[in-house]
Amino acid sequence: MTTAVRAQTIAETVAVSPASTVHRPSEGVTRLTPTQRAAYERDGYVAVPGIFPQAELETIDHEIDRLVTVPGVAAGPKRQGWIYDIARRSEITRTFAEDERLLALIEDVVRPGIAIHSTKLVTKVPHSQDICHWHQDEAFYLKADDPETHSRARMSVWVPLQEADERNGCLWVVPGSHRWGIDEWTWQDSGTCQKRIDRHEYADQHAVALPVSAGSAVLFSAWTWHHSKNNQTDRVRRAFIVSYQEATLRRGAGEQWKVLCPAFDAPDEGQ
Ligand SMILES: O=C(O)CCC(=O)C(=O)O
Repeated sequence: MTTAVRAQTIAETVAVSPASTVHRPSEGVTRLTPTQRAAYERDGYVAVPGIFPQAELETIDHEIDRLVTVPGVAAGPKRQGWIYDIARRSEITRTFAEDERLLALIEDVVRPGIAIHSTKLVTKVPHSQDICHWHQDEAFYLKADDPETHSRARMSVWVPLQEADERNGCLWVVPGSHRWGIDEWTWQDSGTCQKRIDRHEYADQHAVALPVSAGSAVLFSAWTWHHSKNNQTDRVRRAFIVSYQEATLRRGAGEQWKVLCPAFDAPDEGQ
């Protein structure tokens, strides 16, 4: 797929002149609707179906099949099928993280400007017993003593490459939890997402499952409580996750910081 998105080097970054960022989004590239945006603000997440067609998902899936065989790319044995820093592993994965369709969806909530904080592939292999504990990404991303990591807008886009449902480990969230600050957490030795929120039982009682079709985009704030359960099925579940933040921060706790041009950053005609 070709995309009109032009990635910039850090040196170009935020100081780039407005004229040089103006470009037209491709046909079919859309922002959040007012209803979706209101849901994101209210609940801390929104699921948008139908962003990537099956053929493109297959291309990514095949690329991941290849990447996991490359020495040093796959994460360790406790993270079977995971790939950290996936967008920097190949041209196909980089293009995915910078895709204009994703940038268009987030540019009203990640501003001013969009940067990639980090990227990863999270896999649940068939019959994996691993659960991802209730957590907030911000507990991993924020360095409390470093103001340069303090984001107002940091969030993730979670794209399942296969249908994700309650049986193969879809996401679960607690609506509204993005407004509750950083909760107390306790490190867990088992499972993944190991900074487990101490109020995890409360989370279970108020959780909403997010079953979504392949190629959907689930947007959620870095403050939103979320987790996923084990995979009870014969089906693999892969999710390509890109965490974005406003481009005015020099960097977050991630080492993968990169500024992108938003899809719709053109001034209105006639102004
Ligand atoms: O994809 C999943 O199962 C959850 C992943 C997640 O929440 C994370 O890695 O922060």
